[in-house]
Amino acid sequence: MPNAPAPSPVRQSLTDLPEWKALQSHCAQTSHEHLREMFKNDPTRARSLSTDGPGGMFMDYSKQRVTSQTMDLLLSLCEACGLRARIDAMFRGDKINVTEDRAVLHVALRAPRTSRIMVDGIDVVPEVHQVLDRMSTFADSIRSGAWKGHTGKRIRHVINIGIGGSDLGPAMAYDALTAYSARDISFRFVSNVDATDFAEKTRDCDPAETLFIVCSKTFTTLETMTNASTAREWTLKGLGGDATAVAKHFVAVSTNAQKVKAFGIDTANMFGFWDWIGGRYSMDSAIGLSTMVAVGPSAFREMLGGFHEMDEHFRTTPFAKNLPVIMALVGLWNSNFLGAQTLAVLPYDQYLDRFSAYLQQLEMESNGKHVTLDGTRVKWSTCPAVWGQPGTNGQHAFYQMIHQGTPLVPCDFIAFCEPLNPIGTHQDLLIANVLAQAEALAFGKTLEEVEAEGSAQWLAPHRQFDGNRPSTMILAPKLTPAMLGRLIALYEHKVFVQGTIWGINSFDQWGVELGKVLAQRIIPELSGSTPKPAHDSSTQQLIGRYRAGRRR
Ligand code: G6Q
Repeated sequence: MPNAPAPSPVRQSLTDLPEWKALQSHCAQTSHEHLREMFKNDPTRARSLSTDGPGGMFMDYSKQRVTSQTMDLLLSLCEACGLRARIDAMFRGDKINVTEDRAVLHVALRAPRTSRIMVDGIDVVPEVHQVLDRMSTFADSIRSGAWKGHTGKRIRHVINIGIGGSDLGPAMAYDALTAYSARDISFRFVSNVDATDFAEKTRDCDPAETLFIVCSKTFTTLETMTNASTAREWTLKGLGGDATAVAKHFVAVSTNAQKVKAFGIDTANMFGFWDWIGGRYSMDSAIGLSTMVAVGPSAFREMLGGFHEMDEHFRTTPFAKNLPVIMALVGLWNSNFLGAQTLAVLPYDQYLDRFSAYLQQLEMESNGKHVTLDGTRVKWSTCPAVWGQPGTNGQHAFYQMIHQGTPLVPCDFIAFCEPLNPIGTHQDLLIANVLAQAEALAFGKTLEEVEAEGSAQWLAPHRQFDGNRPSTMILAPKLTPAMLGRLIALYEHKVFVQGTIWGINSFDQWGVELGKVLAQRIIPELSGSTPKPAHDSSTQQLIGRYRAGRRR
């Protein structure tokens, strides 16, 4: 358990800051304004409320319910919250994760070989590149077929076993970069402790051709260790029980060499990382080994290059033109001043199928907090619920609520100009849809317009759209490995900026602990052999029902 952190310079409570109060009165004066008027009154609006970022990434936030004045006030707020100093502290390797007494250095994972980043007096950049080099050699040997399984066959299936930060990033990145992946190897991801996950993912695999990458920072996580043991049994059963087979069919990614060894994986087959990388910020560390095997070392390094470009953009660009900062401020405006409680992330690219699931962890585990860094309870709302689906599927499902429902649902739309599968007119249809959705949300359709179309008066209210529903459009040239890196770093830094303003620790996750501890207590109580459990009457009743269902 870390010692209590040295008290940080006392910061006035967020809502007492004059900059916050200025935003409140600005909101009271302007929040009735409709995007229709805002666009009519300012012909330069689209230009002034949009920004270019690295790699041709373009962000248009003119359909957010902000004006240049709103942005100026928000920028003053982030200055007042010490954003500049926090960014410098993170990039310098200060232990800003105070509740775990750790530096927060995912930016070091994509730093070029020539940079120097110190943690506890040690330059971590050479270690990062050493691991990347080992990963590259390994990935090449799997991709070329030089690495042979126990019976001499080449590897045809790579199965990542991990959960949370050791699963969501690699699973998302594999989907996102499928177009760049080796097509003669299948990639699968087993995370759930529900045996169905393992059974279904291995159903058509030959153990002689299957490699498991066991990803776990701690190498103690219940789900991962259970799945890894099952995988070992499955492999040994399929290969005649010879324990030496493990060396050819299992590699580990972890910070815990001792546990890896105890599990039976040779530490020669282990790829390390460090405690200054949080699980949800680790997909570009060795946790991304499956991604590297899938797309190859050079595409993986291109992805790291994209991350680094966004890191540099974030570190050096004035806040008024800084993509992560703008995105964070707009989100904060929506949540803390306009009262939005959710954020829909809607990528118009099928390869980003799992992007919102990945962001759910990045945003909600980072900023779903109820106390500030000094332990006082926040008096403002923190992270909104993040959700989404790739377009156009969502349009035929939940968009109804975004257009005409009662909650305010701000949206991030993500689209790319160049398709990865240029077939017929698909891409034009896809892009026409994303542009139309943002337009419809912003401007809606008035009752007069509906009636002018000849709609019966009784039907008109059903067909009317209020509009004034905020969205941001991120438009980029093409989904490449580098663009994926830029996109993820954009959200990582956005989360950091919001966490800084809310005054919370975005890098711990104590909220996941209690359920884990209680599960450990319940596990033995589910089998009939233990004494009667003592819980609340509901939990006790459910345990009883379960035992009866299993005839225990
Ligand atoms: C992420 C969290 C969490 C973690 C998983 C898996 O930031 O720390 O999601 O990644 O609990 O942990 P292990 O990698 O230690 O198995």
